[in-house]
Amino acid sequence: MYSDAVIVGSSLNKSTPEALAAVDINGDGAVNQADLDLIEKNFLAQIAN
Ligand SMILES: [Ca+2]
Repeated sequence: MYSDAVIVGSSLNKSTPEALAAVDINGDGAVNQADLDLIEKNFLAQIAN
């Protein structure tokens, strides 16, 4: 998940097909803080278990 956060960071505010396929977690067609928040929640949930 660390790598996902890095990817979303480098893809932030991009809307290329590659960026969307990789890190548009909520599928709204944009890579932004909302996607980063979801990745962080997933990461925290994983390390909590
Ligand atoms: Ca999104």
